[in-house]
Amino acid sequence: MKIITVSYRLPVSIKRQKDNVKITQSAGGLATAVLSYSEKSQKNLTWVGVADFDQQLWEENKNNYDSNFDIEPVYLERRLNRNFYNVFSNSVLWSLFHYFPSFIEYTHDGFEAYKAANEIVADKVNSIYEPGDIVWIHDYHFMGLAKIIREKHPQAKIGFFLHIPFPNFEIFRVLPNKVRRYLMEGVMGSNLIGFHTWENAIHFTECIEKMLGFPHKNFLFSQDTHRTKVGSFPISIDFDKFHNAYDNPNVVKLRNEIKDLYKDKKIIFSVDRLDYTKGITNRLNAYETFLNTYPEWREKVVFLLVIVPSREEITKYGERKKMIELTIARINGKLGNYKWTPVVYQYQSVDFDRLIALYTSADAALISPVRDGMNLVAKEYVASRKDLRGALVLSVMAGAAKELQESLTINPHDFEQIALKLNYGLTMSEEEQARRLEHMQRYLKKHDVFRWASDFLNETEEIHNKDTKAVAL
Ligand code: ADQ
Repeated sequence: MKIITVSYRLPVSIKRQKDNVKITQSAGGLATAVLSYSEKSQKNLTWVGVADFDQQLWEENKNNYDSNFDIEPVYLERRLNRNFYNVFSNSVLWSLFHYFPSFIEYTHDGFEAYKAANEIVADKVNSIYEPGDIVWIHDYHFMGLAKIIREKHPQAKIGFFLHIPFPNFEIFRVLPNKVRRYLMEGVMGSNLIGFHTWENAIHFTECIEKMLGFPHKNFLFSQDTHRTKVGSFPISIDFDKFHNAYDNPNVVKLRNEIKDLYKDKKIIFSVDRLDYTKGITNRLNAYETFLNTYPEWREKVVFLLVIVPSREEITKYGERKKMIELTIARINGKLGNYKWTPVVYQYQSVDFDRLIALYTSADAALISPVRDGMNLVAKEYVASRKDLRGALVLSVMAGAAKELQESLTINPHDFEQIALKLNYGLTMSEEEQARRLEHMQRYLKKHDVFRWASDFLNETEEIHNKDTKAVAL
């Protein structure tokens, strides 16, 4: 018996270096958590995903891949992958599900490519599936998959987890009817469907009732072939990894460097992928309002803004990058001087040690998405503050705000409120910082990513097992 995890990206990268080929396994939270579950439950783990490397490179080197889980790469033809990933997944589903209907670029080819890619990936899963396996499908790229797998393997245990918000019916019905039906019927092939919050689960349930007319009892749908449960499973982080990194000698060295560089200033920090949902321009405008409302902070504060390059080939992302960079230039030009740069900007990825050094140097983390499924950065900032210092200023539009109740919550459009909360956070007493962080850390320690994965997989198993008994009766 094994766990088959399906996600668009494989948690493995393969790169040709000068005279050898390097295969690296990702240390991301999802991979670590599923692996830990597979070890504890003594089930093997196979990961299916779309290859971002050359097939020949993998075939020639796969014998050197020595790991605790198997990978099954799926190779998609370039044009198909572009239409599937950039066009339909990221320029239709991502935009709509984050409540940006005007950003949708729907095309017939995009939808056809989405269906074709789901068929190809389902073929791969079906070819390795054995009775007793659990299939765990991740995210909006694969909403058609569960139904295709169930048609071939009616007894399969299938879980689907959506990492982004699920919108209400008024937004969802912007999609053509055939598209909506495909997505909903597809996902309903699962035994368990998980969301970050109950709001998302309720939106989904309402869409199912309205579109497919299925009644449910306590979020449990009885279908002809199987039962489907809908629930809330807020994702989390590897708490200990972030918490204990505080004392790592390299982190200490990097933190000292940062603190030394800005020794006469308070530090505001943020890190995100480039994305219009993350509210980065709002954040910058709010910072400007803060500097205008509280001019005493000028030259006494610096905003370290890190953005990791993402989806740059999509027009809306390229436009957003320009908008962000113009805003930074405007603020620095207008308010800065030869001694002080108000926003220090980096458009590059940062490695783990530097990320922790930045988190643990920051007097405030300013996280302002206009819509976000969860937002792990907020949880990482809290977990990494072993010193119990710092303030978290967090948008109520992030799923994380529901759990991180001692954060200073903001509306991402209300710049005056953000300015006020920033000022409050930067002047908060050490006792209050510690009290708030302690409260949130206690919660995160208990609700970490390992618990999230095991809760989800155990429940998938349970719903399925109860169902089989019912069928046998
Ligand atoms: P994302 O939109 O990618 O994920 P988020 O959860 O905030 O958003 O962050 C993902 C990870 O990327 C974090 O672990 C963070 O440390 C890392 N990261 C961000 N910027 C980085 C940088 N410059 N350098 C290095 N690492 C960086 C989607 C949804 C979220 C949901 C997650 C998980 O949009 O709402 O929380 O999936 O379900």
